[in-house]
Amino acid sequence: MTGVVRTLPEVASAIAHERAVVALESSVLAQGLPIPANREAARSMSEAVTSRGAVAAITAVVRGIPTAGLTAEELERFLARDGIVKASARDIALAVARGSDAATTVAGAIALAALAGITVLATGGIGGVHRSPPYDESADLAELARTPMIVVCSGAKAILDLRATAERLDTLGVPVLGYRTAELPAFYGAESGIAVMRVDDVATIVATYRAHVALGRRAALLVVQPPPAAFALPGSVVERAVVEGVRESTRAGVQGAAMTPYLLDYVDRATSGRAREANLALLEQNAALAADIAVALSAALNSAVTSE
Ligand code: PSU
Ligand code: MN
Repeated sequence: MTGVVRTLPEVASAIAHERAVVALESSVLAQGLPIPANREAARSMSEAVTSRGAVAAITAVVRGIPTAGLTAEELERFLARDGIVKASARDIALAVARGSDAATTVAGAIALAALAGITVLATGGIGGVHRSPPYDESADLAELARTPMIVVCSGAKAILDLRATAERLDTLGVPVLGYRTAELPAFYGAESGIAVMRVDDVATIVATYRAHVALGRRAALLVVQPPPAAFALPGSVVERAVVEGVRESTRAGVQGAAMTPYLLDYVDRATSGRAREANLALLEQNAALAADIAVALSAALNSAVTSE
């Protein structure tokens, strides 16, 4: 245990010695991706993290226990997607009270990771401001604004209003660093036309985060990178699918927590699975960058301790 969050021994030991740990969310596995793509994502992300010398910790509520690091058996239950509720940060307490299995969104995952003492998280895309009235806004944004953590992603999902989402991040004081890009990625593709601050190396990300924390900033630092070029989809293809999906969601009366999974599934089907391929590729790439950052951060912290 690390306080209220249960951790596996390997995760607990890494946290205690300030060794590299990368937290992963579980909503992308239990709600965002279908079977068997969700298994592929869990495997490729975990491998990308461990092969770079960091420890992977999938966050979730497991039969009522807030957790960072799932056992193989628990992971199987989440991959089966059966009876797993979706939990943003505010939903965790009810899942604890009820003893439920709950998969954490980015908001839920950073809440648990922060409690456990983990500072880096990788995901596909954060939630944000939706495109149609009532402009449903993901709790990811508010939680990012109050949780010191490095979050690596490919921006916000293209099913969202990216400009409105970028404006909210700006207002909330969440710094956004583009890793080798000066543009906020559009999740399935590289281009959004929205400017971000560009950095070209992991050392600058680590130095920025350490300065951010030293300055008493409480928000997350968002690090964004586009999907691997071989998997990126043209903006027009994604746009057509999203516009249709939003129209269909309104017709079907989809609302609240069901909205994001509905639209992701719609876009996957409308692009004959190419969106899902891009999603898998960027999840793996983000896990790899998060691991490199976690390793560099751990080295910086440990050398700071030795030189004191
Ligand atoms: N990105 C994906 N698939 C997903 C999600 C993001 O490619 O399933 C999930 C993340 O867990 C994110 C959540 O935090 O969707 C946002 O949901 P909502 O808009 O209901 O807050
Ligand atoms: Mn919502």
